[in-house]
Amino acid sequence: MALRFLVLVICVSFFSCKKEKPIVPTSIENLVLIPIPDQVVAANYGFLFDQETVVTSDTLPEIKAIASQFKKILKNTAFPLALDKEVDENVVSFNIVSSDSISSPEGYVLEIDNNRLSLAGSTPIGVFRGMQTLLQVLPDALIAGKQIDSLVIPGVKIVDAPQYEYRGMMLDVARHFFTVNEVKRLIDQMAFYKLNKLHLHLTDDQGWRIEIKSWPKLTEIGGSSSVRNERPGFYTQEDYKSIVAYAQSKFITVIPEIDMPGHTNAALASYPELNCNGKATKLYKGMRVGFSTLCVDKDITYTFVEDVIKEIAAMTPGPYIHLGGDESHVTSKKDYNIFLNKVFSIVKKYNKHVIGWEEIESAGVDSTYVVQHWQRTTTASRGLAQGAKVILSPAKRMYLDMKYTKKSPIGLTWAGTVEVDSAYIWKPSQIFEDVPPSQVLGIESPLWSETIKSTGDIEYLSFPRLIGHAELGWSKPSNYNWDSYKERLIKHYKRMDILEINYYKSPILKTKIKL
Ligand code: TNX
Repeated sequence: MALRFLVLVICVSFFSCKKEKPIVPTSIENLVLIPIPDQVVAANYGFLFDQETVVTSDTLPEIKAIASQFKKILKNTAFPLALDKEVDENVVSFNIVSSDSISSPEGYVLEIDNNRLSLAGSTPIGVFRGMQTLLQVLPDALIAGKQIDSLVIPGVKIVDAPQYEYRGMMLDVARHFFTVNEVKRLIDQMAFYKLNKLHLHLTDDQGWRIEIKSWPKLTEIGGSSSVRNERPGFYTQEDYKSIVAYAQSKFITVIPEIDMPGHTNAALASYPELNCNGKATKLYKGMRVGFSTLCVDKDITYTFVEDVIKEIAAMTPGPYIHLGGDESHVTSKKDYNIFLNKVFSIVKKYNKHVIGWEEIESAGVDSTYVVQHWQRTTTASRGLAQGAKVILSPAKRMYLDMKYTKKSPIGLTWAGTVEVDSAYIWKPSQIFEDVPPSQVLGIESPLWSETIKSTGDIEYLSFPRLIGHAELGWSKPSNYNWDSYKERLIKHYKRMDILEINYYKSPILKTKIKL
């Protein structure tokens, strides 16, 4: 009798129950996470993929898209990964939870243990940001598209949220033009490091890069020049919209900059009537700045600015338009302030907020304005004193166009050289110490393009400094740590190699760590 009972028990468990999943102890020692998450706690056992592993997802289309992206990454594995079953064991799940449990819209919780791999946010943005962490947790071989038969993901619980709401990069497409695909490639790379704002410097003395239908010569003429005439060009409105939409799909907001009243030679060369003397200027292919200005006294100037802002605002889902306002050295202070006040009203009329380089504070700003600090803390401080918010781009730390060392093949040096360590070892909160944290929107790494003309050049100057800035923008200041960052960065070289990023290998990062 006892024997028959035992056989029955064995049969039942053999046929109707799933096989017990082996329990695999793992360690998080080799995890390379940049930006460093807020909390990372090891779990005892890792998640083992097998034939029965199932992927489930919230029904929101954005979350489903993330679940399918994950399935795609695992396409070279031996695991079938059925989608959308209601199960809670041996499952990879992508979920939306209430904002009571994850309060930051960009925050997420990633939990990996023996039973499940689960990623949750209170918004699709949070889940998307968490997905970037999950990508870093996945083995390099998988990202490299290698065939994989056995896959164990280390057990860990990560609870994370950003420090600053504004984490940006600026690309100057005016000095040298970059194509839609080149910009999209940069957007992909920004997304990996949880950056969320792409500021495009669309116009300058050397070129006008965005089609304005009511003023077609801006691009016909003004789009035909560039520094040394090496890379002219412009975006049609369709091109531009496709960049904006692509960025949006990665929860990145595009911030368009139309620089004025200075840095306007390309416009002044396209339309004689914008000049005080009624004569068009010559197209410009040099690098010197500060010699041009729109004619502040003419009505046509404001018709022009309004037409431009109207068309730009119509293509801008985000709340901001950047008016530049820097280095208007040939506009008198009085004219500069009169001009900007008129333009501020135009921007408001189209329901957008103004961002400008720190100089715009002289025109009078308030809490609805954002000044972008780049050179003089005293100037930006005057904006802050008026209640404006600030974006930090201190040139000595954040200008990606500064050379790493005097020997760097490309880049400028007017703000000094910026090695990988000096790009990282500083605290954004210390630049304006007496200002309430709520006035500091965040940080942005500008890449001016006087000396760069290819994707390879963009990447060489941006990587890895941009990744360090991404950590300063996302991570808690208590987690900033050069030694930890340096070690992670060296290990992260492999990932950048797989992603074919043309990064600068700094000699200061040479250590004994074996890759
Ligand atoms: C200063 S930063 C500029 C740009 C140049 C850059 C070169 C700023 C607001 N203006 O016009 O391209 O230096 O580093």
